[in-house]
Amino acid sequence: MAELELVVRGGTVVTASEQFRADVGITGGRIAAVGAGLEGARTLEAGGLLVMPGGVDSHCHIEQLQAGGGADEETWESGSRAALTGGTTTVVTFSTQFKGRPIGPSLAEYRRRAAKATVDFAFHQIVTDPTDAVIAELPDVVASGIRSFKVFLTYDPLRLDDREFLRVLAAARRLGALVTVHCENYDAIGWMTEALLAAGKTAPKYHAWSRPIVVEREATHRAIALAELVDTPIQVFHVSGPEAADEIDRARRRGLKVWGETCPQYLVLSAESMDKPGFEGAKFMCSPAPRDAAATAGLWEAIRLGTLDVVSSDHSGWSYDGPRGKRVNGADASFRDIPNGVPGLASRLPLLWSEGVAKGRISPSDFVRLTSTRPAQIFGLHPRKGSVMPGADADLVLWDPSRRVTIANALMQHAIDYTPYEGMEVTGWPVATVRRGEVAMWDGRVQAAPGSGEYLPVAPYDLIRPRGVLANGFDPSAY
Ligand code: DUC
Ligand code: ZN
Ligand code: ZN
Repeated sequence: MAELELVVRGGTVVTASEQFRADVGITGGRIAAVGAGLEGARTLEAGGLLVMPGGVDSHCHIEQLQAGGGADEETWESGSRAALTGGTTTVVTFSTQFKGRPIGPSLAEYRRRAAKATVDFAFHQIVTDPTDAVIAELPDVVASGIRSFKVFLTYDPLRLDDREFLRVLAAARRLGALVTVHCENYDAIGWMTEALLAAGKTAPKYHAWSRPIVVEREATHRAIALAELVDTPIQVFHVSGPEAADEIDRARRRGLKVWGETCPQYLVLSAESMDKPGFEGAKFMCSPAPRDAAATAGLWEAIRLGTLDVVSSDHSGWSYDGPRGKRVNGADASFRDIPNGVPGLASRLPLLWSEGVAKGRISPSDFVRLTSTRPAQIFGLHPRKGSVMPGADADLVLWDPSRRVTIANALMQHAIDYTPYEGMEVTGWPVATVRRGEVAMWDGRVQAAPGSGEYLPVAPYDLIRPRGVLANGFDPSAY
């Protein structure tokens, strides 16, 4: 074998199925060998550390374009830095289509901005307006390497009604794409919000009252039923409690291709987090809303059973005080007028390790599966991403499983001016992040060259092939 360029020596490799002592040899940005006694031109000592595949964050919002112009406050530069800080080497972010407008120019602009990335990246395509013209653009979108569409069942002006959702599901079936879904009932939330505001209940904590889990459970059930009708695989985004997870579990028992994702905010925060004096609760507002201890316990059970097999960040690029941040409509805005979302690119892995592995709820291999291997598989990036094996990209996180760190916003290295986890002590922390063979982060110092991230076009893959089960054998997506 030609001399290895870099050897990560003396660590314990953790994959989604096993854990063993081995060196990892790297050449040309790829893993060339995994075994004992490897020698190379350079060595990275990993004694006492775990060597895991770099994190794959399959749901995060970075420099996402906004309908009124401009973009999220989190740029590709700062978002990449935060991801690498937290041990993540690949992100899947969102190209947007705006109502009344085509996909093409917006996607081109998004690609232009993403050229500054230092993490590798793929895109989901948001569809908000599935007119004939927009549907006609989707073959080109897919040909350009985007094989997942994102739809919202709530939020003005993004949400689709059921018939529009069916059109997107049908297009995905025809084109060999997956559909990811934000499941909450639009009308129920709107109606509850009006009633709460009329009752003078405007504080951030009423955000959770406006969208209790029943609205998520209903929309999850409906999304699954409509996906079954069309025979299109879907992933349900950000499941916040066991009632919604149960809908996914039932679907999977019936053999449907439905996957479920949750996020650290649903494992760590609760509706109570939003009940802080003044406006402080806005820092914890995201949708669906964090619930309570029983819901968190139910989510861990759903993770244990495999019903939820991805933990993404749903990192949202809005700060507290910034120009588009939580206070954009004033420091006394009602919950209806406060931007939703929490940052989490850098804290995703430490929070899941600390709450999951360190507390004995999941194993190190479960951690790898949830944060890297499974998202890479579901979104067609595996085995290039999400695995430590010869031929895969040399994307690694070197992990100290017992380092204790108190989370502070400065450690997150994002552009956002707060973290909802400020002051929380975690056990387990990334020491180094290797991206395609380059040490991109070492002990909190990010050193990847601007623009060194690569776009990951997704080719057809088997996992998302429709099952071929249709009511009466009639395929409505063909018409
Ligand atoms: N919910 C979303 O659906 N997206 C971003 C932020 C949030 O809270
Ligand atoms: Zn969402
Ligand atoms: Zn999101």
